[in-house]
Amino acid sequence: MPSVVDTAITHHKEYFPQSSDVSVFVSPGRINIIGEHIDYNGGTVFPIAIDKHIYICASRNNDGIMRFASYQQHEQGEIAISNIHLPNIRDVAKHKWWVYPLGACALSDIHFESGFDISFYSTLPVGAGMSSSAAITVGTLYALCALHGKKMKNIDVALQAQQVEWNFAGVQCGVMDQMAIINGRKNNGLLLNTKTMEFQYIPIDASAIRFVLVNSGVKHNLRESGYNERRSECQGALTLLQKAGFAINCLCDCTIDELATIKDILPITEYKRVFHVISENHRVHEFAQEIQKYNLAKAGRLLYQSHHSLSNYFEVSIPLIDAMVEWVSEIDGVYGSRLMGGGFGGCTVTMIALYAVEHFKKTIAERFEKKEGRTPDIYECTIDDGVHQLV
Ligand code: GAF
Repeated sequence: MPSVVDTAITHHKEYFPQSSDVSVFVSPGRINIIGEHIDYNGGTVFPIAIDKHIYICASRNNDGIMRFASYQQHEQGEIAISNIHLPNIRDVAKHKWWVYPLGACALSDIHFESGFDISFYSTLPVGAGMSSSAAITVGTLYALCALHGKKMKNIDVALQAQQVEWNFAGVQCGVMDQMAIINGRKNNGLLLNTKTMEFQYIPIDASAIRFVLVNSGVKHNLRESGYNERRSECQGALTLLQKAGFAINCLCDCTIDELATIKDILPITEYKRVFHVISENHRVHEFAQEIQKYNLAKAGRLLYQSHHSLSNYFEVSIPLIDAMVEWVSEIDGVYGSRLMGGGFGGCTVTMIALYAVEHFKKTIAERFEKKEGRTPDIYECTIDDGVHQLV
């Protein structure tokens, strides 16, 4: 059986028959274990890079054109290098998948001396909340830098990829996904302070636990969901607190103890958002401590608490996902579970004892099918390295 890399190269050559010297890069998806909706509030988050990938094949062409093809998306795009800095470049691939690699080319300050044919082959599901858009953007930027011998710090790659989301896709996301994808390390979580951008690796014992995603099948699209609305609610709350005399630069500068005072200052919706943000930030630190002490039951309880807060205070869950979290809580070997990512659909992430994974998958699939009349996609994930070159 051909390897995934061979398959990716074969497809690349089908799209671009003239290509020779194909370089191959691999860019992982990410799971956020805990720390949701706080990466744009200066909070600390705990994501991992996972073993679901986008394989990026790239070869030079002599046509002065950047061409993009995706095996999964069945659509190709291209742009002449001479047009990459046109004022309307943001609209060229609007709402199309290749807005991400296009944005990566357009925002990079690489001087392109030739065109490139770039193809993408993915084992990472799109629209399930595993950050396929960040994987494609970070991966393209990384590949372009490597092919041009350009040294760029990981943090700058992450920030530039975030700008692609902001300016090309219209999503005012934080920087967690990009940082996890570029800095991910096998069998380690990334405890990332999004205010200082400092991080530390926290080992996670792969022989004891797995993270399993169950897809609700409800498509989440950050641009259309309430993501940007939540972000502006948080910004509004921050402004109100600053006006009330809080000497803070971001919501996560507030402590849990200050919540009582904050309650009297903010309107109810803003208070609920802030309650989630501050308590979630606190939970992330607790989780990192418990997981290091192998207190898996305690760590798992924090995941349930995170879900409760996302559902009731940040209000980004949906009834099906609430039900899924409840169903899995009754299954043997499950430590904790919650909605993962931006919300309004997508996956749950469940932390589970390794011995219990097969039973878990069978049980949740049966329960889901009985209720929903369809089979859920279930992804068992291991913790993998960040983006790197393979060939
Ligand atoms: C999405 C965003 F892209 C992240 O930056 C983060 O805010 C997440 O939603 C919610 O925690 O994945």
